[in-house]
Amino acid sequence: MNPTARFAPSVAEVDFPPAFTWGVATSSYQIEGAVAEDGRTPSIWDTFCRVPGAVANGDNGDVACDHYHRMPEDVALIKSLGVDAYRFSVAWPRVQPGGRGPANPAGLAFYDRMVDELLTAGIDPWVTLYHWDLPQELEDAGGWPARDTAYRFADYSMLVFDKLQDRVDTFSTLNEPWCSAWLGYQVGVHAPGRRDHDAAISAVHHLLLGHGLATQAMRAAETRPHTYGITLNMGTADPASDSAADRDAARRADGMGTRIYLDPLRYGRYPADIVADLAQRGSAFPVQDGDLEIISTPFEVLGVNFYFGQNFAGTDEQGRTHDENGEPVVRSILPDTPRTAMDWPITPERFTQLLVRLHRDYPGLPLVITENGAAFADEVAADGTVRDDDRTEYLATHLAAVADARAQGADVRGYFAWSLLDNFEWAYGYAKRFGIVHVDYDTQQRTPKQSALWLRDTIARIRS
Ligand code: IFM
Repeated sequence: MNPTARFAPSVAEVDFPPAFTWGVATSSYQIEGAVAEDGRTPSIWDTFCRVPGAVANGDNGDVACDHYHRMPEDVALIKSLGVDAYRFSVAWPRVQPGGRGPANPAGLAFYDRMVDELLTAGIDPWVTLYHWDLPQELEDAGGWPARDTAYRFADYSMLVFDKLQDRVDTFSTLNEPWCSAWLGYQVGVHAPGRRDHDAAISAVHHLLLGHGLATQAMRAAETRPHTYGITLNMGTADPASDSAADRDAARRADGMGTRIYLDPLRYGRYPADIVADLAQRGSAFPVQDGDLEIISTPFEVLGVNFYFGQNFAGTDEQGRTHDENGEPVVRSILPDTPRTAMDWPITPERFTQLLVRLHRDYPGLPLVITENGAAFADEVAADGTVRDDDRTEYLATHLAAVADARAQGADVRGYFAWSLLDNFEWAYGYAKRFGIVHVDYDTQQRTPKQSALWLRDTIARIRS
């Protein structure tokens, strides 16, 4: 029996046109390892991993998937999946150690070789310039809450762009600025582990400013047309009930999670309701003259990373509407559905909802799913195979959700599975496996899971 047959019907007939881009995605710190080689200096994640208790099991990215040394083998693996494109990120401290000054030729050479290897294999390289590995020196100088970091990012982006623009068509500036700003500076569960609300609000603005500055600089220097973009992680924020408090909580969650990024990017303004909320607590985006024009520089594609949708309540378990600091309660209530190993609810219908909403509220912006996938506790069978039914089903139902959104008019042009490989899952270390390819961290052996074979067969079937 074909082990993938169970999952075939859900996406066999759906409408994904020939030009639809199929891909897999990774990021530098999560897979590369080689953190002290060829001139790379520490990033905030190298530092954060050394903080006792910050990362599960005391894990770090020192070796990770050893991709830095196994890149050609991994490119061959990508090719075997029959995808069109590979989304990877460039490690800033590899290319520009310390975050300032000239390029490090040895660091740039790695990405130069990878682009050549990918092109030779017929795979389109999609470059992300920043997937969270800020050089530690820049954090020491203030990090993203400091305005100068936006300018440093634009300078660094140009080092990469100058080297690769002749062969790379698609450059994305930032991956998930919400995580950089909110998890890194407000909640403190990501590097650099700070807990300072105003710092997080400043980080949001300077990340967006860095995106705009880099996009302008790259476009001004291009020798041929490119596709520029940014990737946001987004879910859905529905009220837990029709009460005024729950509706207001959902508004706040949506504002802080989605609209404070997309409104300035598309419309050159922060949402008035969130600006008013912030003012109530004496906080504000540190906007200077001209910033919003820079931030709203046109770009060609919005990367969408989707994992799950949420509901929000405006009261805590005791029915209180404000917390001990006097702030309104915004309490996530996860939909009552099966969960992944991250304890994230499985909500494919919310994926459709999100894509249709983006199409409605931000029209004229082509969308590409730059990440979608799930962690599950995989088991390697005695014969060495990994029969990950849960992940395969997750991919099948979420691809069907993309098809539904397309049928409703959403302009979704591509889908990248997260992730090519099991890898370093940030604060969860290596405990959570998102890969469609299993990695044995002792031997570094890669084994495509059933989900990888299913994706390969599905792409082939859709194209046949
Ligand atoms: O592994 C991460 C990735 O780095 C960013 N998006 C979410 C993934 C799963 O948590």
